Amino acid sequence: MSDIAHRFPENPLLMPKDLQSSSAELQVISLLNPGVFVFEKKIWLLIRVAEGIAQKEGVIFFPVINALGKVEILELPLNNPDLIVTDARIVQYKGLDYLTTISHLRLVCSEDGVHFHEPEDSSILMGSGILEQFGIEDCRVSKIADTYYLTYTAVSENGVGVGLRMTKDWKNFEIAGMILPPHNKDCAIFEEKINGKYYALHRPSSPQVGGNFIWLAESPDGIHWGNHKCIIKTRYGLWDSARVGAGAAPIKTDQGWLEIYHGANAEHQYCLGAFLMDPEDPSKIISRTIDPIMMPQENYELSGFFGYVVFTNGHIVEGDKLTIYYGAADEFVCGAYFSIKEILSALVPLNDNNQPVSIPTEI
Ligand code: MAN
Repeated sequence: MSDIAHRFPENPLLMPKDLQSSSAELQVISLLNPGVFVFEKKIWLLIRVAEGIAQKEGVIFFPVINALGKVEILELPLNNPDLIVTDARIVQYKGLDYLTTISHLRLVCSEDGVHFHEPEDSSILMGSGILEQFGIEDCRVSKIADTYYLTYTAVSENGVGVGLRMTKDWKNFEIAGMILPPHNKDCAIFEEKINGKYYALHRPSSPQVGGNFIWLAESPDGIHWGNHKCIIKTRYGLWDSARVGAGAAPIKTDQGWLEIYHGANAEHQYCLGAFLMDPEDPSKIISRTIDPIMMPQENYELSGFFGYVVFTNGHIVEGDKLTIYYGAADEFVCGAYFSIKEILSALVPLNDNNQPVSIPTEI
């Protein structure tokens, strides 16, 4: 099966060897899931840089940030009966979860949207404090008036939540702290207020009753969020049966707010889909794609740190052209473009129960 994405022939645009590690003891394992924005007439990616430790036989090393803000390396023998390492991303030890890598956010820029470089004086965003001990990940960048809102995943032994920092100049950052507590990630703030209120998509998880669904929240100030509503659920038997999560800020179209989202099945295979929200009340879902608009198919998407993954949380819109930057196989940064019209025509209308409206057959 093919999809409707037009991948850049230059993919992967960035791979781990393209950036230096943040310290001598760490090595860059993956570059992935960039937030995207335009600043001073250039295209910028705020990339998640996942770093780890060179492994030795029979031992597992994993990094954490300690109370002093320094990276500390933890070490355990692989034959330890209390250790579970069945997923490349996670270490479970004595009932506690750790990550095999620790992520920070790094800026690269480009004039043509294809060739990116890291300016010498650019800021590096590291996790800070006990809620970001295992790093910060997958940042969405939303520009409202002259302020960039950075919503990212903050990971620590306390859980996975959404952190917010704000900047106007990409040099000075205001830290708003954790705006949505665990378990929550994939938060994208709308780039315009609707009827005087800020809106955001986010993805809490409810492990026993409920699931990994996309929710909508409102805010008077872009920092304090309430009136949460569950708007998009996983679909049994489809490619997005296990979890769904928002991509970047919704795109304003003449038909409503268009959102590109990721969905995964129980085998952790990640594809992209789309849904459309009512222009005046984004809690009303007008339509949703049934098949993925993009699914892993190139080698760099099928194999890497964690294969069979396409994941986006950043894009640029120019008329009908939507350019997404995406993480492939949790290891590489790639680019692809879509026609917004083509995505809109792949959407299937939903009824009030969020079920596809059946198309009447002609008699
Ligand atoms: C999941 C994956 C990882 C990520 C952790 C914490 O396991 O998305 O890539 O590091 O969650 O966010």
